[in-house]
Amino acid sequence: MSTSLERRNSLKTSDSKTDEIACYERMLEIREFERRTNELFAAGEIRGTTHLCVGEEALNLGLATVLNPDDVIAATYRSHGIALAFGLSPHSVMAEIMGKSTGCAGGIGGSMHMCDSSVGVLPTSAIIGGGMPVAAGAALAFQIQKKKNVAVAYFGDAATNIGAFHESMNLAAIWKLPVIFVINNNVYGEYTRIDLSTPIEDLHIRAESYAMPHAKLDGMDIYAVQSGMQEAIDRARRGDGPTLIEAKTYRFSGHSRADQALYRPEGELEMWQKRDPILVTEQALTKKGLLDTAKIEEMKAKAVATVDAAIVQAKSDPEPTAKDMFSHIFTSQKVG
Ligand SMILES: Cc1ncc(C[n+]2csc(CCOP(=O)(O)OP(=O)(O)O)c2C)c(N)n1
Ligand SMILES: [Mg+2]
Repeated sequence: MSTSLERRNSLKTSDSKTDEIACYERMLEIREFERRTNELFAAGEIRGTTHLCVGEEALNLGLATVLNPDDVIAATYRSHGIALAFGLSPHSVMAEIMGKSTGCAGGIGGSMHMCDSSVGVLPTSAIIGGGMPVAAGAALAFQIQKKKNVAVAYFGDAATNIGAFHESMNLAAIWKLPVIFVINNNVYGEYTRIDLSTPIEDLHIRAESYAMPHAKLDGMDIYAVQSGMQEAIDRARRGDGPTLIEAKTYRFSGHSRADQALYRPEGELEMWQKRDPILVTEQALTKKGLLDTAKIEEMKAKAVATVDAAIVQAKSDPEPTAKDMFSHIFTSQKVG
């Protein structure tokens, strides 16, 4: 079984270029993982709630391939795809969702709390905007330690109306922190369309208030994500400070397991599905002669088998004990 770091590195070829087929394969894995997760919750086989990232796979993979494993990302509760793209195994994510001790957070966090420090996945947060000050803090640590690493804060469109967004952007700009704020603008915040809660369409222009460079990119296209992120990453590594990036995506599912998204205008989902990130990648790779129908079918079948094996294993894994609730609260390390 490969480690998270090995899975992360497998997205690159031996000469450090993006392995496009490996990325496509990982996107299929995320899509299948979310399909099964939804099914398991609907069948009452998993307790609690879950937030699917279907439609956001290109953004997930784009970020995983432009960042290095020793960079960090502070993401949200909608992050099964981030976790899988950044290298966590389907088993470690599924076991966490099922509350099993083999999960990435020992089964104590559940669906909203992914983490793996070996690949820079800081604990994801259910608090809207919660990851932004954390990413800014990680960037400050890199700056103080004179490291060339970058931190990414990954959050939703609705989070741009939270105080922590403005506070983090302001400090990051003043201190020229190596942080990139990435808005996953998937059009909805819970049950509300973004235009009902926010008076501007392009959210990235908010960076103007902080004299911060900003840009938008097509979050449905992995190549657009990679090229759009690069300038921001180079800027941060050079020591020239933060950037605000807005990735335009669409939330294909409802907000959470309880939501059928009946409030969406008719035809909206279908319109976005024409730009399904998996379809977009499939078409690009087929055009390049790297994929054909037989290979696509073979890879889809492999994703089904991989996710199924992860579920079978996670189901038979043990639950954490009552004592485990008290682990990871106090550090055993001496500070100072
Ligand atoms: C501080 C805070 N306020 C409110 C909530 C309730 N809440 C949960 S999800 C959500 C909407 C977030 O939407 P967005 O930031 O666009 O992310 P998405 O779910 O679309 O990925 C809200 C308001 C919360 N979790 N935390
Ligand atoms: Mg949203």
